Amino acid sequence: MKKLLVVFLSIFLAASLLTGCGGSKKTAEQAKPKAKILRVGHTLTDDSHYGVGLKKFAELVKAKTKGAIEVQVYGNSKLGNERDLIEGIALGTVEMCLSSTGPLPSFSKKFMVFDLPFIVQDRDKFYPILDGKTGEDMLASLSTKGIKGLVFFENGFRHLTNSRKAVNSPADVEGLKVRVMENPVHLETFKVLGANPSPMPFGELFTALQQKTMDGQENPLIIIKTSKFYEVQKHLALTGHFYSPAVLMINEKLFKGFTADQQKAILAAAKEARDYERKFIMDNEKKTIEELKKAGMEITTPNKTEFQKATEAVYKKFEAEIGKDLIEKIKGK
Ligand code: EAX
Repeated sequence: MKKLLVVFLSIFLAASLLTGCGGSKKTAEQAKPKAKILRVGHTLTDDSHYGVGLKKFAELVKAKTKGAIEVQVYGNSKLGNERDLIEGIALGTVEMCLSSTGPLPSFSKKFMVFDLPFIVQDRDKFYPILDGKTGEDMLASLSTKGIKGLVFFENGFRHLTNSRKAVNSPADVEGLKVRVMENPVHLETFKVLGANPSPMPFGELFTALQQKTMDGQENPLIIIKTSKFYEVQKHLALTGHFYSPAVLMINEKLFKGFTADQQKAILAAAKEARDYERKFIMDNEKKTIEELKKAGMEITTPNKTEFQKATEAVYKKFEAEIGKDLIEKIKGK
């Protein structure tokens, strides 16, 4: 017993000596309060538009808060798939995420409006709607779930790829097993086209294509490139059938816990990073098509009007649930 006491006492003494020593030599750097860490999860690679945009966001937050807040970016579904991430933000187990709007209808139905085929065809006309009152109202609708939607980044126009055949018209899509996001409007669109769609998280997609449990998938060009889908998909049809925005989200309670200045800084950084990310996609678009060709993809440019006509029934099915007004607003009418 005595022995034990001696051991404890000497550990205690040594510890106080050590801390005492450190204390007297404390530099200004050590004395600084630790930065608050915001982990932001996403499903894509570091060199994707999400990875590049979030890196910029992290730099801007650091500069604007003078190092008081540190953003750490976790790509490649390391913190979970998009549905888990959004649930995590709502619960407060993850601080932030950047997710395509695809999985958001389970949290706020309004978001289904973006999923209607061909509802967005011109980015430049759409950005002011997304960044203005209509978009702000939609982001605010996430508040009931404890989520603060900061801004809309871009995921992009989605194009169809598959390993079986060239797609030139809607009839070519018939019978293809296509992975879709976990989204009711996307699922219905591919059913209407006569495909055999299945929802699946992004993190499982490459393997499903490689093992041919799925014939095809649809995603923006930059994802087809950075997630290396060209290795397992021969055909790319530039259908641009859906446009997906991506929402940068933060746990609302956490956000409100920051000082007013810090909240402003986070929001300003988010807006700047959004513009940077959108520009990055556009600057690289032509190059990306060339790179996919070089990588061996065969690219077709189907008539969009044919696809638009073939998927019109989807609007009728979801119109009542989404609301005609909102559909018209997103169309810019
Ligand atoms: O948000 O799941 C998808 O296809 C998305 O485009 C991707 O996760 C990026």
